[in-house]
Amino acid sequence: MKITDARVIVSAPGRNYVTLVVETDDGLVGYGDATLNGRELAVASYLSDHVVPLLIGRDAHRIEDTWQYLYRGAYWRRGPVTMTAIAAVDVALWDIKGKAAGLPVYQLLGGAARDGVMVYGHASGGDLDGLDADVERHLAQGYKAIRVQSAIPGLDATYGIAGASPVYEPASGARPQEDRWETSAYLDFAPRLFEHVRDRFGYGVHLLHDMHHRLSPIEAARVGAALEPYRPFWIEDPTPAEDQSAFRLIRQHTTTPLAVGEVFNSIWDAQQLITERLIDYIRTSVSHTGGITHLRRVFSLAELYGVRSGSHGAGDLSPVSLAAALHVDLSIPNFGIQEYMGHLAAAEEVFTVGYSFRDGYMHPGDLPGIGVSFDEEAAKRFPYDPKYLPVNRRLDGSVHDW
Ligand code: GCO
Ligand code: MG
Repeated sequence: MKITDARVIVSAPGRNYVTLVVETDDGLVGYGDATLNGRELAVASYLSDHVVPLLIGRDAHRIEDTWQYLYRGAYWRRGPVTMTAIAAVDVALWDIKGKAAGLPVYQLLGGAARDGVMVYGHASGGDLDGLDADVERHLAQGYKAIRVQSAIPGLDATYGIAGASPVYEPASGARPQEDRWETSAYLDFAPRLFEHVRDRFGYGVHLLHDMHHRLSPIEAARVGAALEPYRPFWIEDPTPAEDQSAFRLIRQHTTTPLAVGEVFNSIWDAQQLITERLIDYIRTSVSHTGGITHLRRVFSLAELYGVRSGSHGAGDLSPVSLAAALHVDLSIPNFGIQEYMGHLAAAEEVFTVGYSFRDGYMHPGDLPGIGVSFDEEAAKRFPYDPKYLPVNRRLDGSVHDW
C-alpha cells in the first residue's frame, strides 16, 4: 500500500491546529496532529518542505521503518519541532493501518488492558470560591480526578485559570503577553488551596495540581511535604525538568507523587527520571514525543521501573492526538491517568470523534483506525490565527520559567 499524497492543513477552529493528511493508493486516509502551541508554522514547514516529499511512494504499512527513517535518517534528531512532525506521520500511519485492518488502533496494540481510561479534568477559579464551583461542576459530570488551580493572591495573572472560557487557553495575542510571578506568593498559598478543597469535598476524589516548572528544587520539596496531609494524586512539573537530577533532592524530602514530561520530546529526556525512579508519572504526549511508536517505548521503559503514564491532554493537542493517546492508554499495562480538557465547540465543526466520556472514564471507540475524521472544507472556514504562549517575568523584571 503506497502513500500517494500528504498535505498539511493549519486551521483555527477555536484555536490553532496543524493537521497532517496522508492518502494511499488503496483510497485510505490517515490523520496526524502536528500542533506545537505558538510554533505551529515551524512544524507545518518541517512537514511540507522536508517530510511530505519523502513520504510519497513509501509503503504506508512500514510504520517502524518510516519512524527510523525520519529520526535516525535525518541525522538531526530530537527537539519539539522534529518530534512533533514525526509524531504526525506516525499517528497518520497507525490510523491507516487500523483502517486497512478494519480494527481500532488499540486492538493492533494488543487489545484493551482495561475497560476505560480514567481522565482528570481542569477545575480553576479566580479565587477559592470560584474553584469550588468548578470542582462541583466536574463532580456533577462524573469526574473521579480533578486538577485544582486558583489565582494566587498578590499576583495579577496565574497559569492554569480558565476564566470565562469553557476550555483553558494560555495562548493569546500576536505577541506573547507578559505575566508576572513571585514564588513567595505561591509557597504558602498551595497548602491553603488543598486544605480548602479537602475540607469542602473530602478525600473521595483524586486531586491533581500543576506547578508549571516554576519552583526551585528546594521550594518544590517544601511544598510537596506541606501537601502530604491532603494526599494529592500528583504534583506536576514542580521544576524545569531538563535538570533531571534535581528530582533527587525533591524525592529526599517528600512522598507526594511527582509527574513530569509534557515538554519532553523523547525517551532520552526522561531516561534518568525513570531509571532512578525519581518520578511516579511520565506525562509525555503522543503528539510531542514522536507518535504512538515512540510513546509506547517511553511507557515500556517506565513500566520496568514502576512509573505510570499520565499523558498531557491540553486543548492545544487536537482531537486526533487525544484519540491516539486513548488507544495507547487503553492498551498498556502501566497506565496511570489521562488529562482531558476537551475542545471548544468550533473544533467539532472540523473534527468528528469516535471517543466518549462517561462517569470519569473515556474510551477511544471502535471505529477502524484512530477514530477521528477531519473535514478539510470546514477547516478552511477557520484560518490560522497567530497566538503565543505568555512570557513570564519576576517582579524585578527578570525572565522566569513560564
Ligand atoms: C497542562 C499544561 C498546559 C500547557 C499548555 C501549553 O498541564 O495541561 O501545563 O495547559 O500550559 O499545553 O501549550
Ligand atoms: Mg502542565
